[in-house]
Amino acid sequence: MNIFPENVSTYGQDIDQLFWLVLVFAGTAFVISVFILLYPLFKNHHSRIQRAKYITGEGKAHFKWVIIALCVLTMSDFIILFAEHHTWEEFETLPQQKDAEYIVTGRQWNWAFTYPGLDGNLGTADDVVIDEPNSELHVPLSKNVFFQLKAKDVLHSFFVVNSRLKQDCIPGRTITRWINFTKEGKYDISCAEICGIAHSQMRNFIVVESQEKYNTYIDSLYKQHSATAGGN
Ligand SMILES: [Cu+2]
Repeated sequence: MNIFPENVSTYGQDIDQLFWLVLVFAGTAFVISVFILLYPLFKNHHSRIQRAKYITGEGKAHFKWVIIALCVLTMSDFIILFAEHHTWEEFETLPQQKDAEYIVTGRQWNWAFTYPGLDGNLGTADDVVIDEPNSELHVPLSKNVFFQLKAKDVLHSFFVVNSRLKQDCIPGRTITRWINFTKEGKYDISCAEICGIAHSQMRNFIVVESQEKYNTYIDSLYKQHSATAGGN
């Protein structure tokens, strides 16, 4: 069963599987807890038995259930920790091969995208910045694409739901994350941190396209940019 938006990143499926694993453990714990809570209420209805006794839970007979519950929950935690290790490492470790890099800056209320310009380096004079509502960030397909995530004013959260990447952007810090997209298309970039009155308007797009189409787009973007810069 897949209730999530389509996954288009190399690590997305592993993250989805983790969701189900955590849900099975947390769901089972929830159902058992609710049962333990509600069953005595119905069973020991006042019309059927005498008044309830006050129990401190310190006696051996009762305390053993505290220990059993503690052991089961701790074991579940370790199983989840063990299962998530591989996915977490894959997600957290930046690949050695970096094919493209951009700066993505959250501000009230838009995502601004910085392309490295013709010299291929970010943070130089020829960087191209696009800071317009609903704008698109173009990236190549099947490449390791890096994002330097920043925030200009308050906390934002860079969320590309189709890739399963969600990362807080914190003023004063640069956090680098990566995605390798497996399918061409136009996907939503939203902000997953309530960041002010127009938070819901922070909707931009990421356009994943073949290397050929991407090169054509970048060429025209840089030409357009140098023409504008030359005209000033
Ligand atoms: Cu925001």
